Amino acid sequence: MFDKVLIANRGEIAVRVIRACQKLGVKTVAVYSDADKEALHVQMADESYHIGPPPVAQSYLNMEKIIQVALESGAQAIHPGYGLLAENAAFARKCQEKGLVFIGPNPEPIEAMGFKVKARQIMQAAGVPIVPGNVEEALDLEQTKGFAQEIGYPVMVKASAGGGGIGMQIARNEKELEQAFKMCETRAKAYFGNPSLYLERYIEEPRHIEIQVLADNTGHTIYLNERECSIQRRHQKVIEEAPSTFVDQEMRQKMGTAAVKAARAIGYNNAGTVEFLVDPEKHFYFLEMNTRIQVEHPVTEMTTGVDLVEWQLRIASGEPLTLKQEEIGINGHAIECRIYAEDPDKNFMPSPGKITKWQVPELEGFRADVGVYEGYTVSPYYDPLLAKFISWGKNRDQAIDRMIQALESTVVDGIKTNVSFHITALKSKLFRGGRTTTNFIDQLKKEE
Ligand code: MV4
Repeated sequence: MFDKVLIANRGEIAVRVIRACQKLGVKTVAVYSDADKEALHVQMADESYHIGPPPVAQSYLNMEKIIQVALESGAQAIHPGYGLLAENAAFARKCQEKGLVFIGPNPEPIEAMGFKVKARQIMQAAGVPIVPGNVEEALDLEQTKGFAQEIGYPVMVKASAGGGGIGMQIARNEKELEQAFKMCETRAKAYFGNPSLYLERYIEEPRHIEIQVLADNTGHTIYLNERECSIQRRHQKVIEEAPSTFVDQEMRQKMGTAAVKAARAIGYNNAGTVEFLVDPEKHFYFLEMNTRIQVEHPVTEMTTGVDLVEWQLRIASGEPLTLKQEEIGINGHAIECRIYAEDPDKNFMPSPGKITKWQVPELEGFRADVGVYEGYTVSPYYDPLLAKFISWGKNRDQAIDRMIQALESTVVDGIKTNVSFHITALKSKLFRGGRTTTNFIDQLKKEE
């Protein structure tokens, strides 16, 4: 195992990684911007180093500076968390060149998944189901029209270099396709520096269900079941759970096997997630692979008993993955609510400011992964995720009841949070009934 690890992140995930290091007796190095001098991850780490001004481009994304701090502090490895430098193949490669271990996959599998059309080609060749559409690069408008005729409307235009919902448009006929094509091309150029587009058949009322995988450096790969992540606002996940009410044992095994195939096809190592779109008839289609630890990883930890961040560290340090597929079961049910500093009365706008009261309960079957404390000032520079509440129950009803109890006994003053939204969502018939589709938030408004 490593002696010392640098955590190139902030907030709750930096705290989560520090805890995993502490459990393994690994010393920790935090980095921070001018806006994060008082941050929790800085207080918790054994050492901390200032790396620049608040904007991430000059601090948490400054690869050279972070590598310099790692080398000078004597850290042997860097954990990127999620976002920021996670899924950055260039950074993973720079670490390698400097003799540092990037705690995540090798640069090649990161690159293979970064370009969506390429990823679709690889998955198709590996026998992983993909959404019907094209796998060739850079269609022009005329080719796209012809292709839409072939696969049939409605279709979705997506950016080849994109992901996460940016620059995607539905087209229900040729006229809409012309507009969608132009709009997506402009956005793809602006956001990803690459105008290349591709086409998929539009899946109506899909669910977003993803499979967690773990792979060691020798290629031993397992799946750790699914997470249901369909409840999203503006392509941001809000509530996640495991297992999914929509997945039975047979489907779980099919999706899990497909996810392992996907990981093997790109020579994947470390923790990763294969995202699928699932249609109302339970057909599932590969969407993308996230080559990082994800925000919602705790619901998998709570239902499998596997510490995913600990395994990230173990695998990166060269240990074999000693878990076998047959050992991975499902114990009960877990739900995660993302607690954001945002104002439900103002269209969920970010609500930075000083937290004058932070009272989160300790309850049986309840875990809070927290990145803040009472007296801390939430900065406008970063993602407003304050904490994640994770409830566990022997069944789904108990997990819901425990989450409601935790949310109702939480008190946060000084800033607005979305706690009240979560209470409404979890108390709804829609959620209790397991009708957690991608239309959940719209349907919730109708139920009220
Ligand atoms: C789709 C789709 C329907 N058909 N692709 C949104 C995020 C990005 N990762 C993919 N997304 C979608 N892709 C096809 N061919 C619908 C969505 C989608 C969605 C997916 C999962 C969860 C929430 C969503 C909200 C809007 C659209």
